[in-house]
Amino acid sequence: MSRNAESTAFRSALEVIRAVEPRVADAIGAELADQRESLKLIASENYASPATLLAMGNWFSDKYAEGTVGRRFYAGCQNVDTVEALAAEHARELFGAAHAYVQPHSGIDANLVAFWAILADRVESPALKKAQARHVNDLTEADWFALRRELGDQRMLGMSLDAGGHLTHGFRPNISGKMFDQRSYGTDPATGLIDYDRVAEAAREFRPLILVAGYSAYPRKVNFRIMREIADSVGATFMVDMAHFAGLVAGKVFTGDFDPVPHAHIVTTTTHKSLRGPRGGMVLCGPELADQVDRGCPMVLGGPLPHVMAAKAVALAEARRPDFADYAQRIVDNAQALADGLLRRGATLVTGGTDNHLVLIDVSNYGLTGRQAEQALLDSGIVTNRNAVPQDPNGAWYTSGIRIGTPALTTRGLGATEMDATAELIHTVLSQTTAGTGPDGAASKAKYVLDPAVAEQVGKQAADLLTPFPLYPTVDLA
Ligand code: DSN
Repeated sequence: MSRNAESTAFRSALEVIRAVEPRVADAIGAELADQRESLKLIASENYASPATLLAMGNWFSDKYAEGTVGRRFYAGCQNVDTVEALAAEHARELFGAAHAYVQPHSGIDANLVAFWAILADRVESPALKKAQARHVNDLTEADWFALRRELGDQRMLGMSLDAGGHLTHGFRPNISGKMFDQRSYGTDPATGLIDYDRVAEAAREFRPLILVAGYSAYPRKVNFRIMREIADSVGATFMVDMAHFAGLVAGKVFTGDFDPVPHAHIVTTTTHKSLRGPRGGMVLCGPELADQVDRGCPMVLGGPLPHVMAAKAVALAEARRPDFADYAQRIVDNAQALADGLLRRGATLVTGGTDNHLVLIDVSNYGLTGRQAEQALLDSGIVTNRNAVPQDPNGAWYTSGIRIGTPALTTRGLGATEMDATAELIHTVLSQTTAGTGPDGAASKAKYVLDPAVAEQVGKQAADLLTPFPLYPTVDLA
């Protein structure tokens, strides 16, 4: 695509927006400038292509399209049908799935659609049938009580939060924790790895309706064949949330036992992380669950977002190209180069390394909390997020970990040499930062001391590292 076409498209869009609310146009321009300048290591973020971004800014945003392709509750959905069918077709082909539901607006929506589909498939309940005919927001307290009574305390077994699991896998602050009686499996304290024998033991004791695999902060592959065997041994439905690593599945880096699609009854994902699409969610399943999954609207969702489904179709088409497989492999190569660089400099990594797109640094050996490390790195132009480590003594707010990931920098084109330089910058900041004290002189989990000259020097080196790899090189807003 020519530099001209993409520059013209974005420049014209900003000109049109500026005529109405210039501050929004300025903020959009500033966001591109900020993203161009920051060394983005947030494992769940990426840079969608100009085509994907542009597919979202158009008239599809104006259309209601509740229902499914060819069966809508609104007239005039023929063009929405086209893009939804295309997105689903690309998803089926890309992942080798029998059925794809591309309406979820996010990962939590996708998980809720999956949970309700499994409940409807497995549990006899008149209250559930009633709930399925309505949007969850329209259910009264009495409806919820009836649902709880009839569904009983259905059980879900998922990965614990501090081992890298996700809030939507049955944890209290999320609605999934209110729907299910949840129990977690953790990781082996010595190795940080999933101990499948322990998972099997927990499943035998707990007898869950749903066994969930998937993570947002576990730096290793999961053997989905073994997990399916465990699910089968206790009659559980096996669900995989592949939001973080969908790009590695799409790019055929995770194959065989490590590809969730042939092993799980149902797979959910977001589309904007390693898959590099628009912000959104998706559900894949076999024919047995397809009808229930398609009831995601109205059970969980209101109107789908046709403009985002259009962008999903574009991004999934991109992911089917051969160069996406090369991109996916480079994500992992880069994560391993980053991990090796950190290990060589003395950092402690949860599980001792990585075989996916993310690395979890235990920063307690630098004498820091995750919160202190995150801020010190940010001061130095390195964007990461703090994350709990297994059995974290600092809890989920302050944490003892920093999670870093390579999908975004790999999209920019950085490679192993730059990952080693990045490891050096991270190590420099962490080793030169010390824990601070509060006003009363007591140790603080948030305050830290970092010489501003060090932060400035590292920030400059980080910017230099990015210079040869311009972000959106075909987009010139000037
Ligand atoms: N917020 C996402 C992440 O950062 O992993 C998951 O929901």
